[in-house]
Amino acid sequence: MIMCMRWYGEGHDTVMLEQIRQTCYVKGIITTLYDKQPGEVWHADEIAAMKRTVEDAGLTLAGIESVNVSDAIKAATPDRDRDIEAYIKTLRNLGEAGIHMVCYNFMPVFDWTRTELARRRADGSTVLAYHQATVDGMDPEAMFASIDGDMNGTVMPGWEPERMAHVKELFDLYSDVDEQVLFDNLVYFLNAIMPVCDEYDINMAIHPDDPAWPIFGLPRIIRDEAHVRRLLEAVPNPHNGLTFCAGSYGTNPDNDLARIIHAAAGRIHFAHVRNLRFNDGRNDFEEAAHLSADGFFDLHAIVRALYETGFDGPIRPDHGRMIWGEVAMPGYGLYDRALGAAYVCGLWEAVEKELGPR
Ligand SMILES: [Mn+2]
Repeated sequence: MIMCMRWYGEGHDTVMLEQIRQTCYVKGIITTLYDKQPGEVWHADEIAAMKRTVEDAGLTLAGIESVNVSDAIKAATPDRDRDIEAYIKTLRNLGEAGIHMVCYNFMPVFDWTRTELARRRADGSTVLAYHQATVDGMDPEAMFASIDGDMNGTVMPGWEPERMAHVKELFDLYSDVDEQVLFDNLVYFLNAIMPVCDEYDINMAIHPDDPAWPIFGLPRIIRDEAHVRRLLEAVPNPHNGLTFCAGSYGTNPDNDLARIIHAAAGRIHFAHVRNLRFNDGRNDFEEAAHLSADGFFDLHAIVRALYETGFDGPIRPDHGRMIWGEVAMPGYGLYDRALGAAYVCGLWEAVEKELGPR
């Protein structure tokens, strides 16, 4: 595995690559071209500049999170094939640059959703949190307005103001898209891009839905072990794989995380590791320190399952708490994610030495 940290790019991230390098635990960077819209081609010179920035800081560009999939592709509008052509060009340019892992999601309208971005814990740290009754009682615009002031001047991916301005049109696009149609659209997309993935050995890693159930009446298709098995079987090419995100699958306490890892053995191309604590089952949960004892998940069991199934891709700590007075994008400060990276590296070393070479 290569321990990584997500970085949003110069001008977008409060954290500097030099700081990430000094953690010592983190060797890889996961980033994106933040200003690209879904459906736009990423050009070779832009990719080369991104890669150079990371490598000049002494780090490795270990993958892209994300190359976003357009709503036209997800909802199969008449522009779908044009956008898929653009996506294929982007993958070709990434492949030419030696980039072999691309994370994406197939969630309609929104990426991950939280109702609070700075819930205060007893020790004064703040965390992202989710309260189901808030989602049930609000439309997305009202929810955007309620969290807008918590973003520390940054933007939660998928909740950009320009998207929120068109949110009603976006919902209209999906009015006839149920879970089966959305799944069929995902399979269509994957079948179209698999040849370029084969040519350049690019591992596609779908991020699960977060939270792991439908919200705002929108369909959600990557939520549990059955969904994972269905997707991997529908497009059996090994380049069709997963981002195993503990904090997303884990929003549903019925999901057995180690079991999902084993169900997807050999097809997990990227891992997000973090912890959650539940206050009222899945009706109210908040993010926790990575430490097993601080939340609901057994991080040792997760790391062990990844090791046992031969996982060797990029892995990263996920959303962290905001601690030590840091001001950063919610979930993406340096300090707590560095603690998470150190902890997961420690677990990995222990498992590796205990179980021996794979
Ligand atoms: Mn994740």
